[in-house]
Amino acid sequence: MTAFPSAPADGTYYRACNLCEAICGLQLTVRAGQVVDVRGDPDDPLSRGHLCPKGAVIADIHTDPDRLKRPLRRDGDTWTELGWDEALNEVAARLREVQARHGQHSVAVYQGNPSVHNSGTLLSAGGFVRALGSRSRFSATSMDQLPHHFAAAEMFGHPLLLPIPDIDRSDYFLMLGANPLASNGSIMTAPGMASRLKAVRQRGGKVVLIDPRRTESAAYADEHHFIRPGSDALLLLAFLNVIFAEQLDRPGRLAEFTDGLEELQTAAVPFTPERVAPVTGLDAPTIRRLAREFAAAPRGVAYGRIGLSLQAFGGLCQWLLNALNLVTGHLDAPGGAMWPRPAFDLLMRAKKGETYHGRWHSRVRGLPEFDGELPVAALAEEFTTPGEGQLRALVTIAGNPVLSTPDGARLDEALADAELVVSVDPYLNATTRRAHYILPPAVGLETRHYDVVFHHFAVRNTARLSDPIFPIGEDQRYDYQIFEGLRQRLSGEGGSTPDERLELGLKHGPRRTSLTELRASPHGTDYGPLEPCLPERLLTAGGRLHAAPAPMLADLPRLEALLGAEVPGLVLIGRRQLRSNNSWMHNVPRLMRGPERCTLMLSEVDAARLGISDGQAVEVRSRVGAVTVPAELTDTLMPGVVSLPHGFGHGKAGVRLRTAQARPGVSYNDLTDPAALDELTGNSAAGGLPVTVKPVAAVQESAAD
Ligand SMILES: Nc1nc2c(c(=O)[nH]1)N[C@H]1C(S)=C(S)[C@@H](COP(=O)(O)OP(=O)(O)OC[C@H]3O[C@@H](n4cnc5c(=O)[nH]c(N)nc54)[C@H](O)[C@@H]3O)O[C@H]1N2
Ligand SMILES: Nc1nc2c(c(=O)[nH]1)N[C@H]1C(S)=C(S)[C@@H](COP(=O)(O)OP(=O)(O)OC[C@H]3O[C@@H](n4cnc5c(=O)[nH]c(N)nc54)[C@H](O)[C@@H]3O)O[C@H]1N2
Ligand code: SF4
Ligand SMILES: [Mo]
Repeated sequence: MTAFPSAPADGTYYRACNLCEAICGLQLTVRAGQVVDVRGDPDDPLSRGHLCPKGAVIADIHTDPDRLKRPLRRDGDTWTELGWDEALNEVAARLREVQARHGQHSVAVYQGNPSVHNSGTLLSAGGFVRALGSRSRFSATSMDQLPHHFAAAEMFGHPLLLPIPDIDRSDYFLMLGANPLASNGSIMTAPGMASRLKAVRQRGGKVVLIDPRRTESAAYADEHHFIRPGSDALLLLAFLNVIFAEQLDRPGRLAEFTDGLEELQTAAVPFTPERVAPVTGLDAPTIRRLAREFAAAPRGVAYGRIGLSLQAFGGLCQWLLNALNLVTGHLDAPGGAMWPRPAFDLLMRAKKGETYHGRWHSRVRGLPEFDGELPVAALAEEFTTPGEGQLRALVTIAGNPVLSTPDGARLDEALADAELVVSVDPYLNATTRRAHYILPPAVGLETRHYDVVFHHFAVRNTARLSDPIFPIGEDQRYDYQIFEGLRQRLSGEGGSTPDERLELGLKHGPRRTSLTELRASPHGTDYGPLEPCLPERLLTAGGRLHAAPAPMLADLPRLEALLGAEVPGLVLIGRRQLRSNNSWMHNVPRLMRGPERCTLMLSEVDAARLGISDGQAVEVRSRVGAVTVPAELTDTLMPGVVSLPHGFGHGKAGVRLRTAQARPGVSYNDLTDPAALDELTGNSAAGGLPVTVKPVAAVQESAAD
């Protein structure tokens, strides 16, 4: 059945870009049913006209001939299109069959990143997952921001009470392990970071960046310092050490409702700048100076993102960042780290004193759950290790775990042997090629969207509703129809629609608004700057802020051991690129033009030592795998550190992505060791991975000996 949906009328349309956390307002011009122009919406109170190359080509996803619209079933190597009812009936029946044979928890669910960039998915996938009734839940969170949630739960009482830098009023921006000039900001919805960083300096403020690579963002900083990957927790403790030793601490009114300040001070005592300097790579006088400057700044904020989370001490890093802001008076204060108050408040009904950690454990390695999910580093082994409770089936939702999670190659093999794989995804890619059923939802410009999550991360309180521009064909479905269809078949129960849930949340939320009211402001609604909210918003059992949570203190000996540990010869870190979005926008021709981007960056010093020239093919090898990739020599990397972007590796058989297949690249996560974990939180330590690098010719020679 082919349907010809009516095209949108010619005219100008406004909506938020759903591709990254910056949620920029877009102004789209439609002529004859086609998007002919995309600009940043200058009247959006948050993004003020910002646009990046991805937003500019958002319509290319809509028109991508490789995008799937009808369900597919795979029998061996053959894909067959089928009708929605047939597909949903078969999927529900087969999920229940696997559960009947092997137990309820033998079906795993993996949710990927776009689940939070599509409010239809976000507000409906949970109903399906509950109906499935499996505890085997995984997501990209444990390959990403889990340490932020862990620290927030321990210190403030809820995983989502994440402090956000109030950058627009800050005069000292201390940034570690983030590259917003490429990523456009993360757990800091702040579109147009170049202008925002410039503004800090124009106000007479200072921007300091700490990163093993002198990144694109370094051009907007007053100072950039290299740091040895994975040693940030030591640096942060040394900052605290100096601040306490020199009595520069001034937590102010927060002291009245904060516990653990003395324990925090005691914990920092052993970590003097002199002691951590050789391991971090920053010298002691610089560490002292930065600590003093940060403490003295009237309005400063310390911010650290994925470089600090995707490492062995992610949980400690995120705790210590919050603690640093706290003791310097930079928490819950203008220009510091603050909490947004979004119109749809996910914490509205949150209970005080909940436990989020370690209520159950993974079967093979006994890794603890967090907030209902197990570490994704355990996903492959739960499939490949026989025994009671072994995983037999996987449902992926908006994710590409074969490319994005540890030891992706082994997961790929495991999925080839799985009894059932179901993917809710609009593309046939490295992961979904293993699916027995692909259920492709309508996406992007076809969907109604409200940023339920990202208004919680925004540097200003705003709200914006996006209505669909393009109608969908009769043979397409929205994600919520897919999840609702499965839920009804699994449980016999129906639920509310995402619109109904949004309406309810907006009505009872702090702004008492509605879909109609938001729709009346097509550029978005401005509720003003962030406001102090403590202690009222704390969700800890006693309503107090915990400066030195017990699990963090208990993890310090593991960190202390780093001071005496042997330094690996070469370690691998990741990088993001402006014209790319994790694994899934490599199929947009307009973004993939230009030089090869999946390269191994290495410093000229290391290249000379290893006899590697620019552009030469090199083999990168870790404990679990090896990839061959062109080398890119640079003076921007700290010697001893090499960098590879993640999200590539599209060259697998059966992948139907024309553009991505032309330049497949290799997958970082074929190297990522699932045993490398932040043991405190269960997050993957994909960064700081020990590797060896050799020119390929040398590899061939040694193979010939
Ligand atoms: N080595 C290394 N690994 C990493 C990272 C790293 O820095 N280094 N970063 C990690 C991080 S931060 C993240 S978030 C993850 C990302 O990991 P994943 O979320 O697993 O992967 P994505 O590449 O984001 O894949 C998104 C998938 O969603 C589909 N999709 C797009 N829009 C929609 C939609 O509206 N609905 C549905 N149902 N599907 C949709 C796309 O087709 C694609 O298959 O990767 C992690 N992996
Ligand atoms: N263009 C584009 N934008 C994106 C994405 C994308 O793939 N492409 N992905 C989106 C997603 S899912 C996320 S989570 C965000 C992430 O947003 P960011 O956190 O800003 O991501 P990155 O650009 O990877 O920056 C991480 C930085 O950490 C550094 N780093 C690595 N290891 C260490 C370390 O041990 N210590 C320190 N101090 N630094 C370290 C790296 O060199 C890198 O510069 O980006 C989002 N935005
Ligand atoms: S920065 Fe992010 S939200 Fe803004 S246009 Fe680019 S991809 Fe879209
Ligand atoms: Mo992410």
